[in-house]
Amino acid sequence: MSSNASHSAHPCAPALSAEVRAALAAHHPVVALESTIIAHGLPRPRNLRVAEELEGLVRSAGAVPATIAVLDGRAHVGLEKDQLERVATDPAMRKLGHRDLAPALATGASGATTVSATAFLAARAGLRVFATGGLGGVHREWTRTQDESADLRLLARTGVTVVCAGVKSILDVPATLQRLETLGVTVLGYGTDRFPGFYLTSSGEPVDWTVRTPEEVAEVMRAQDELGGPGSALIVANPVSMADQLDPALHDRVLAEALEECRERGVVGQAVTPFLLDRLMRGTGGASLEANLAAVRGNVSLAARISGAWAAAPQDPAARR
Ligand code: PSU
Ligand code: MN
Repeated sequence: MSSNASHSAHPCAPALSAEVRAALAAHHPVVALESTIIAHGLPRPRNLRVAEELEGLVRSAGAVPATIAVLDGRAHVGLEKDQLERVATDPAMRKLGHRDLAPALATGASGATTVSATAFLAARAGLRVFATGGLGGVHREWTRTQDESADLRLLARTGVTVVCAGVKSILDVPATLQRLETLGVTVLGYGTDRFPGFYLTSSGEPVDWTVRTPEEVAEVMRAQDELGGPGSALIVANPVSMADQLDPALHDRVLAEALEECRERGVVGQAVTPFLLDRLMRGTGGASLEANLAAVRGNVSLAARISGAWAAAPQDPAARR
């Protein structure tokens, strides 16, 4: 007990909100949510409303939301209302991948966490289920830029279940799927045998495994644990509905223009993904934003149901209530 207390007092350990702490202690379902989509992936002021809406969706599905971010050099798992507001509105919020966490904590910086940083902190805090929009991956210009999101390698060594609408369609989707295979990351299609296309219901690429219920996902999680071996993520690829997807022809046309502009302007590094998402939004008259939000909402709700199924049947028999 005392070692536990001194451990959680260490400034580098994530600070759990009271609600998340209580939920974990009671084996109540908890869903981790990333904050880069809020701070850098969505336009203001709508981003704050979305952040609140996503937390509400988790709650209405019977789980506790744990939005993750770094504030003044402290990693937080579960944010109070004013902290969530700060993530959405403070222009000084950086974008933090996993590799940025140590310098951010050491220098007292504040930032939103990407999938890689969020998955890392979620796992550190004992959370197993995480929802986002679309994962980062291999960029289309990879042979020239070597731009591959740190999301992939971090997920290859972190035992967390990530519910997403596939990977962002601004990426090279077949190359990203190939990399996931190389890295040994399991991918499940949720109700589909096609890998989703983020703004689009299908990327056209196949997935090897299809599941249809949250309970089936929890069974796969249990099997992962019983197999043992190095921890790695389980990707649950949940497509946006046909009714909510972006018009594929519009998507392809606007994306081609956005990629061209990105190259012309020499946008590189962490700025690439927010730049392309913003250009897509403008070029589609906001339609890509609606599709993005529909995808995220679906993922958050599904993640809450998966965390419920997981909490109802913990893999460790000793942990059963
Ligand atoms: N999903 C969205 N919008 C986003 C992201 C995911 O719907 O903005 C963020 C995630 O935080 C993801 C990041 O980790 O984009 C990828 O950025 P990069 O390509 O620079 O690794
Ligand atoms: Mn990148």
